[in-house]
Amino acid sequence: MILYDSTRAPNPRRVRIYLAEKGLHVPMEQVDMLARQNRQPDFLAKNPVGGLPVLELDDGSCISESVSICRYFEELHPAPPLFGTGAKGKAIVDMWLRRVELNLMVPIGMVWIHGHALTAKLIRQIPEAAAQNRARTAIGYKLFDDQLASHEFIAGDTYTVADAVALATYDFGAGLVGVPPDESLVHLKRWHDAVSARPSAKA
Ligand SMILES: N[C@@H](CCC(=O)N[C@@H](CS)C(=O)NCC(=O)O)C(=O)O
Repeated sequence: MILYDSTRAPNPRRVRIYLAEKGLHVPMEQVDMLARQNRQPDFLAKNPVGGLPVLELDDGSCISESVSICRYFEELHPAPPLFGTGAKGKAIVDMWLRRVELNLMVPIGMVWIHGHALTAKLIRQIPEAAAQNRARTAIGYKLFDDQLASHEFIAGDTYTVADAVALATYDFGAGLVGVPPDESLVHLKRWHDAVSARPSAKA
């Protein structure tokens, strides 16, 4: 088994944080995204959409999509449960995972693509799309601040994969992309300080 990884990118970091929380060790190989290694035919044979991370199993089959990779490990190693327990608990974690994806990662990704100097040579940027998605990102942060006002973690009172995904997303947005949350969002800051202090955050 091998996990194709890139230490520079947010989606592979989701999986590294998740694995650290589970105490799992998986052999990893770095893929150079700047050199477009993930867009070469041998990599596209593993993941036709070219994104990282990708988990290649010993039988040669490949799983891409960061959350799908985490789900694979969750099935093999159910404890501690990071995707919730019971019908309701699992649905709530999944709901928050989708909210992180749709309300935070999508707008941050759009600002990255349409508003960042590093992506300017890869795509014809639309400045209005960047501006619109800066505003959508701010709305997304507020959604999580409201949730965290009455819950310790993103999906409730225990740490779940939604926290791993949200942390990687937040750090990408606030860092490289340059769309940090407003300082008034104190519950989000409290959560960020807490999850960043966990050893898994270094993954
Ligand atoms: N939805 C996918 C996104 C994968 C993705 O877009 N990964 C980025 C790195 S964070 C990537 O490989 N970008 C370079 C490219 O697509 O060429 C996931 O969660 O794994």
